[in-house]
Amino acid sequence: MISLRFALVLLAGTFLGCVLSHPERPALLDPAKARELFALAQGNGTAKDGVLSTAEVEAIFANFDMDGDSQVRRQEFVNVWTHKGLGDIVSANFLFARADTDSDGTISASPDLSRVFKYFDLNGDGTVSEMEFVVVWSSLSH
Ligand SMILES: [Ca+2]
Ligand SMILES: [Ca+2]
Ligand SMILES: [Ca+2]
Repeated sequence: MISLRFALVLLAGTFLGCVLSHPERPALLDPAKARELFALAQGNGTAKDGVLSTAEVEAIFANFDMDGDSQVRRQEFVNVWTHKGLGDIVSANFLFARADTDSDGTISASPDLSRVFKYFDLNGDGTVSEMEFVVVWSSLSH
């Protein structure tokens, strides 16, 4: 019993230590926010089957590509992100930098979107499940 209590105290202390050592962690990366975004992405998709396909992700990409040139510039991303009420400018810029994997100033289908998709598809089965989305999303700040 004593060892169990000790383990619990240790666990709580570790958890608290993690929280306190990451005071800058944006609320954007909370698992709750991740589940909310995943549900939204599912709502946009053609099949609400609990997973995101490449086609669904491409449809989301098209939503952000306001001028239809197959590139999402930073300004487009920030505008759509904030106008849809998904988050603030700071979180938009943070995500843009993560999604623009080759840092050329735009998010493009290749290489950025396919890289991002593979990054989220942890088990490599060609779709992104809610669990995969939440796990990867929550780890984006690391
Ligand atoms: Ca564009
Ligand atoms: Ca890019
Ligand atoms: Ca998967």
